[in-house]
Parts: sequence; C-alpha cells; structure tokens
Amino acid sequence: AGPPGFVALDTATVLDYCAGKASIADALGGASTRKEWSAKEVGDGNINFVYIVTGSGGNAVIVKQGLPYVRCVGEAWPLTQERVRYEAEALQTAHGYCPAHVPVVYEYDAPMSVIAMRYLEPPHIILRGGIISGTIYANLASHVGEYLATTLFGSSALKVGCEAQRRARAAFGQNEAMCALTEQVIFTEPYAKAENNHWTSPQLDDAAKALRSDNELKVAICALKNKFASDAAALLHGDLHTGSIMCTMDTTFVIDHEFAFYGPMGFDVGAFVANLLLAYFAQDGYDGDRAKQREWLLSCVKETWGVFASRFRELWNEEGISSDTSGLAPGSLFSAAAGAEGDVDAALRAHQDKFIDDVWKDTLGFAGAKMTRRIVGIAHVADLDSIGDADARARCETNALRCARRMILEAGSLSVDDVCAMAKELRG
Ligand code: ADP
Ligand code: SR1
Ligand code: MG
Ligand code: MG
Ligand code: MG
Repeated sequence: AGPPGFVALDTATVLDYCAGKASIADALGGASTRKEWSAKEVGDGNINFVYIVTGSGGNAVIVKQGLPYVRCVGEAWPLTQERVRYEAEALQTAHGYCPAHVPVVYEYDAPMSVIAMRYLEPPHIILRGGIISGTIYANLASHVGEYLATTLFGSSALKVGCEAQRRARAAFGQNEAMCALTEQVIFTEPYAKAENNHWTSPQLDDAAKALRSDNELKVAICALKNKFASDAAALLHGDLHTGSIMCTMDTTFVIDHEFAFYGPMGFDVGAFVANLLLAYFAQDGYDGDRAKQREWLLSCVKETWGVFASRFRELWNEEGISSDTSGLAPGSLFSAAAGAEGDVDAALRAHQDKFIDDVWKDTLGFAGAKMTRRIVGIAHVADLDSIGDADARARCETNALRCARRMILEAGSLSVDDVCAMAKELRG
C-alpha cells in the first residue's frame, strides 16, 4: 500500500535514503561519510514513524515518515499519506512566520511521505514529559503566545486581506482526512457509544455515561464542531498539545503540524490551554509537593493568553491590512483614507476587542472539548495515564471533566482569571 514509489523505511534503509538526498546528506556531513551514520526510531506519537539519523561528527537530522495507517491502532485504521504534504507545507509556513519556534524543513519527499527537518537536540525534550517530571519552563508561555500570535495573525485575512486569504486556503487545501479524524475523536465519539472510547473504569463509568445524555453540553459541542468545520480564520497547527512542543529552559519549538487546516483560531489556543489544565489536574496524582508546578501551570494559562492577545493586537496595528484603502480587509471600514468618519481609532479598537474576545470564547469551548476527549475518548494523555493508582487518577479526571464542562457551557462569561480560580476551586 501507499502511493507509487513509496517504501516504508526502517533503521537500516533510512541511511541509504538519506545518502540519496543531497539536502539531508549535507546536513549529516556529506554522502561520502555514509558508513559513519546510524539511525534509531523514536516515534512516540500516535500516528507516524520518526528516525533520528546521526551523521559524522554527531550532527543529526529527523526523518519523519507517514505510513498509510494510524500507528497506534495499526493497519485496521487506514489514513491517507496526503497528511504529510499538509504537515510539510504547514511546517514551512509556520517557520516563515515564527522561525524562532518552528524547526526548519530540509526536505519534503511526496512519494516517500517523508519530511526531513532539524533535529532538536538534547536537552530538548517533549514538553509533556518535562511537565510530568516537574520541570518549570519560565519562558514557555511567552514563546507559545508568540508562536500563536504570529502564525494565526500571519495567515489571517486581517494580515493578507480576504481575497488573498481565500486563494491561500484554496492552494493549501482542506486536509479532509485529518479534519474528519478530529471531528470523529474530539467532537463525536466522547458523547456517543463508540468502541474507541475508554476511561478509568469502573470509577468513571457514570461520568462517561452522563456525557451521552447531557443534552445541554451536546448542544454546545455541536456548535463547536460546526465552528471547527466552517470557520477558516487562520492556518492552524491543528493538534497543539504538549506532545507537539519540544523545549529546553530557554527554547521552545512546535512540531507535528499534520492536522494543519484553515480553522478557528481558538482551536489552537484551546489545545494548548487544555493540555496545561490536564497537567494541572494530574498534579494531585503524583508523589511529592507539586504546589509550585500547579501554580506555574495556571500562570502559563494566563500568560499564554495575555501574550497572545497583546502580540496579536500589536501585529494587527503594525501589519494589518485594515489601514489599506482597498476594502479587501475585514477592518477596512475603519480606514479614514477610505472615507470612514468619527473616532475611527476607537472603532477599530472596538472591532479588535470583539475579535479577541471571540477568540477567547472559542478557546474555552475547544479547550473543554479537548480535555473531555483525553479522558473518555480514544487517545489519552500521559499526564493522567501515568497515575498508577486508579482511584487517584479518577479523582483527577473527575475534576478535569467538571472544569471542562463549565468551560464549554460558561465560555461567554469566564475570564482567564475566572478559569484559573475555577480550576483551583474544583481541586477542592
Ligand atoms: P506523530 O505525528 O506520530 O505524533 P511527532 O511529530 O509528534 O509524531 O514525533 C514523534 C516524536 O519524535 C516526538 O515526540 C519526538 O520525541 C520526536 N521528534 C519529532 N520531531 C523531532 C525533532 N524535530 N527533533 C527531535 N525529536 C523529534
Ligand atoms: C486516533 S486519534 C490520535 C490522536 O493523536 C493525534 O496526536 C491527535 O491528537 C489525534 O486526535
Ligand atoms: Mg505528535
Ligand atoms: Mg502527529
Ligand atoms: Mg486514561
């Protein structure tokens, strides 16, 4: 299976593969040094295979290959390798907007469904693992806030204009298979009887059953699903959980853009917020005093949103097309040059306030949906799954589910401070 020319790599064949690609071979010290190279497979995500290929002198490259199925399920769940094209384009686009926080791509090979990119060398680790082990990353929130603001603003009609954004959307495509997967595993299965679902049982049996009859919640989830499917405000990462971020104390990189699509901005912001909050609720299941880690996680929620909102507004004021007279931007109604009258600055600020408030509201709803799916749906998070005592884990999960439900239903009235206060209160 796979497209013509596709061969699944392994730790031996990946070396010859790299030797045959100049852009990769050069990064490894040149094809002539091929005999000194080695490879290991390190894919710990749900979907793909990832090789670290180390060359002469110790420099290394990441080779990521998508097979025609979902790795964590196997061939029983086929998945189009088109996703690799979306990942490569989204990675390259995001690197263009935010080079400090997205690794550079060396090669995209469509027939082989391969992306070769910068190896994020140790001490870079997957953020989720760092958080579980109790590390506090002081720069994380400002870096992720910057990543979110630059990528979401950069790909929006606010920056490029409505017509250009329509063209960019058409050129990028819809990433149909990955969007359908998300619609299935985030917005549908957790609220239905589905074989994929699982939870801490019997402790959460009643909570999982209650989701199926919670019509108030299901009405809100349907609205979020509809927004996910129809709002194309920006080119999203599409899967921005803490397993898609690698960091050190000083640096932060976003990887794994295979779910990228033009969607609602709050879906990306919400993914990150959801994973911070899941980590927050998981703290009670760990040994030792985690008070500082808990406080830091909530401060990250607050700071990420604060940095995102202020950077986004700054970019809008500095680079937005709203000052353009062409009428091609949503904000062009406030261009004095185009004949707008009255206090146009105040009017533009009001438009910005509403825009950013709406992104926050969406952030809360999507974050709540993402927290819920990680507790009762197919794919859970190690933050909670690593809690060995099932009763303790269930208590953490129950608190997270309660918080998620309120975030979804009260999205219109909760500030970021309210959410943090609510999370504290729900811990009891
Ligand atoms: P999947 O799509 O299967 O989730 P990921 O892109 O998340 O795959 O990669 C799986 C793992 O491979 C990551 O958790 C990380 O450990 C490793 N990895 C991926 N990209 C890099 C990179 N650029 N540098 C270092 N390690 C990486
Ligand atoms: C089969 S569901 C797998 C999940 O892993 C990915 O990282 C996405 O979050 C997806 O929902
Ligand atoms: Mg991943
Ligand atoms: Mg992935
Ligand atoms: Mg679990």
